[in-house]
Amino acid sequence: MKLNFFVIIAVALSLISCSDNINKNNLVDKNATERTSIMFEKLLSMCGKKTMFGHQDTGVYGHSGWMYIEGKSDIKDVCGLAPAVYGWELGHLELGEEVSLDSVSFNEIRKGIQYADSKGSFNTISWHLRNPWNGNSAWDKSTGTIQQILTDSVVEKRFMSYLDRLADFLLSLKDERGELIPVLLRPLHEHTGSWFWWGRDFCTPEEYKQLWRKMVSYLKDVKEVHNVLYIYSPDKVLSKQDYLDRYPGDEWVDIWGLDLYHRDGESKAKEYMDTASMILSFMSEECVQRKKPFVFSETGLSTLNMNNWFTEVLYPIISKTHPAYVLLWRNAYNMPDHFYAPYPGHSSTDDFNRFVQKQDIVMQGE
Ligand code: BMA
Repeated sequence: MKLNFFVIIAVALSLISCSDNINKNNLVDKNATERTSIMFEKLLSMCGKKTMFGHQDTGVYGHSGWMYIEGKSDIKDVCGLAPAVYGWELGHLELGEEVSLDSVSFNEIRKGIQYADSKGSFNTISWHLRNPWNGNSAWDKSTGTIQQILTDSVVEKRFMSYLDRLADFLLSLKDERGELIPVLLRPLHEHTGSWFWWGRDFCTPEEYKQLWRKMVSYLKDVKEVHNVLYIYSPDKVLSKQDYLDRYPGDEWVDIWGLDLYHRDGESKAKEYMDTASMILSFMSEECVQRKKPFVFSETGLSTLNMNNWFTEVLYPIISKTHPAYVLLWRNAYNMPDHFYAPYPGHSSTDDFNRFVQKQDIVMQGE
């Protein structure tokens, strides 16, 4: 009798630690901080049920030209609620500069990340880093940059110095208790297009995968950065096979992402909806199998020239599969025609308010 009791307890304990292990084993970084694995769990629990709303650069500036006002966001000004996910851009951090390629101060970005984190929102980072071979911008179309990084020690060293600066920044993200703030990093994104030096036409699938693995292992094993989840975020793909063509492997990717924009307004709405739904649908199926979260990592309709875009285009797409979050691109402070989210006075604010009130769309603090 007594023996049976202990056997039951032992089995129960091993089951508990088993379920713990399943999730720990699923992270790229086995030494990830506790807060990082909690973020992973939260994202996983959202998938298929609810979608958090996100907006790029939302905490540092907005369409009317405002900058650096703590707690402000065009989204909050329109609906009273801040996004559950804040996006940030680190381009030019690699050069040791104080402001980004969009002229945003890295100190303000750090403060914004700390603020969003203190309110319970998640932070995701994109990085339009310079070409380490020739010094051109991320939009450089030279063929062979990755090959150079992998074979030429001078180029490799420069690339590693870029990663050193990225690591320093990531390790400077601390909350009020001095704990590292977990972030969602989307390196080498939109690589199925050919507009960045890491794009499809400029390297082989194997080179892309090798660079990804080199970068991730350097950050976690050499620089000891343990507050990051890695998102793989291709642009448009034609099929699951195409999505996986340059996939570095489950052990190198925490989260499946998708960057896909709605271009050309109403006339292309159906095409955008069909393509996004097709891709998110296989992402959702695969991610259930692989026990990984999936997200709609970047999207939007430039200048929002459809007043019902949120409830009639975006919502029907995401409510079919519920990626853990959807992130709209930025509302530039210095380019009146470069915005993807509503701002006070914009004609789609009513529609946006209907969208955020839906019970399966999650905002900050919800
Ligand atoms: C692009 C545009 C650019 C910007 C870059 C990085 O999509 O918004 O204006 O410099 O992202 O944020």
